[in-house]
Amino acid sequence: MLPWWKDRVVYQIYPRSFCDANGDGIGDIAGILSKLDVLRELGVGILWLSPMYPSPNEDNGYDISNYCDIHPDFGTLADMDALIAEARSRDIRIIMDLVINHTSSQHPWFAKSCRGEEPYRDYYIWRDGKNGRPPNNWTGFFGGSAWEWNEQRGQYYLHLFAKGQPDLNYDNPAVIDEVKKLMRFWLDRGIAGFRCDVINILHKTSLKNGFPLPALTGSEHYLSQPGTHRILQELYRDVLSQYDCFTVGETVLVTPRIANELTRQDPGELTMVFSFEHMDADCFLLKWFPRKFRPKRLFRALVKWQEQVPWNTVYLENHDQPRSVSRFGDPAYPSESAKALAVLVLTLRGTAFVFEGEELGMTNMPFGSMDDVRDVESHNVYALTERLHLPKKYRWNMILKKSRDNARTPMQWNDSSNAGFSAGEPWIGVNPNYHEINFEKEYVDPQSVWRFYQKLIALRNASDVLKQGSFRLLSMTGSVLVYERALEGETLAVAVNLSRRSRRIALTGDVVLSTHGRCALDGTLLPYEACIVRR
Ligand code: ISL
Ligand code: CA
Repeated sequence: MLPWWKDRVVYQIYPRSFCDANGDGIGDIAGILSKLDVLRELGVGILWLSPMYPSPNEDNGYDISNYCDIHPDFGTLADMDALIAEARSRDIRIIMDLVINHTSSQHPWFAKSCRGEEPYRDYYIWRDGKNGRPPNNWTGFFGGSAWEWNEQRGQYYLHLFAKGQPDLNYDNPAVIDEVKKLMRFWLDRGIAGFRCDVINILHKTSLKNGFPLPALTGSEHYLSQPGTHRILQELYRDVLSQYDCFTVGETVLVTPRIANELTRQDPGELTMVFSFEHMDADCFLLKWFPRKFRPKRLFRALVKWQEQVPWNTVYLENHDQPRSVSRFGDPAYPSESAKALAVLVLTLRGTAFVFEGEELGMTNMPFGSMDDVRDVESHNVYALTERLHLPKKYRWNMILKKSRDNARTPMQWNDSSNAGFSAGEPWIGVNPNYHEINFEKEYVDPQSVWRFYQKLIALRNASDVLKQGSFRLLSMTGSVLVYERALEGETLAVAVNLSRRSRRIALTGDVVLSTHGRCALDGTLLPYEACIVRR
């Protein structure tokens, strides 16, 4: 029997942008509750909720000021309990975001640490400066020095993300004890696991200068270090192994070898990880330098991870990534390309993750100016590239193509004002294409992207070969990928064409599901056609 987390499709909710029930412009728990039946109909069995904890929202909840409560914007702890119970009654489990590399600078621990109060003095990574400069040359994920001066303490603190996200000090056992407590707090309330934010950078082996790199200088001192493996093993042994739960690690800059180490069984660490190699198919250098999308780059990365990691996650979108149909699809074939990408996500081997709106074919946002952009990362990068004298047009193009806010515009529920997301003024603008792309319209259209996701998820839920079958590459050309999934004598082949041209393929058999509704393959795939064939 497959464990349930390998058996079910996961749906990621970005709560701020999902559904606003009380009209304050921010999505909330009551909004999620109102959509549980629709999610059940879609066929997903696990929800991953991005952070809903109290937070000053410098990084939309990834800066947590209290781990054991719910932000009033989203509701109350009682609302969260109700959500867990209501989801359960529909056979949907919930995992939460575990953000423990850093807290918010508004967390009471940090305030006390600034004052040097025990036992919080060494909860964070504090160092003296060097001749009035930061302690080392490290740079952070959002650009610029990873150190910030604190007047009160008279020292610098390390923050690998925004200034308001000081890194916790994992050399301090008291910090690990706090983490165990907060994990139990949520597991005891009935959640089914965690998506673990940047979990492979917890332990910093040394604070020496880093090898100068174009980005993330210093990272060789903290990426997937032995100290991090030890912490993950301890969390597994003392907490996770005592619950019926799973973890998915968000692991930055990992190779298949490292992913296999992080997910080994004995001693246990994580259940599965998110890798990012396939996210570089249209960019490089931590995404900020766009390059032309080539399907083969995407295929190659996906296949490499299929072949080298026994059980991985499969995804094309999350709250940090621009919309997949805008990156890997085609505006001339919006519905076809969204469906072809869906076939990839739901027929490769591994736990499939669908991000809110992906199942509608939602697209990137035509932002007008930086005033429309909310994300701290985008603002930091826009300012930094100005200091580096990059041309304005180039900088703006970077934001349009790569801003995380592309994924964070409100969910498009219907054709009414604000796409039915909120009766008030949404915290971030709604994509004007909601008249064409919205849930209610797609729900009644048998040919829609939503209906296709529903069919595909149903097929997967009912198919042992799609869930647990082996993966074998059959062929890979510039724009067509063909592979096979096999289990105990049953074989399905999948062919995906990510191009505007018809392509010939050597594949025959009865069509189980096709993006174009065809029943038999005749040796040709139409533009952006994908087919699942019984062999
Ligand atoms: O989003 C990225 C690039 O645009 C990544 O570098 C991202 O910052 C990295 O994957 C870590 O992401 C996670 O931790 C961040 C938070 O801002 C992201 O939303 C979260 O997914 C800090 O907590
Ligand atoms: Ca609200």
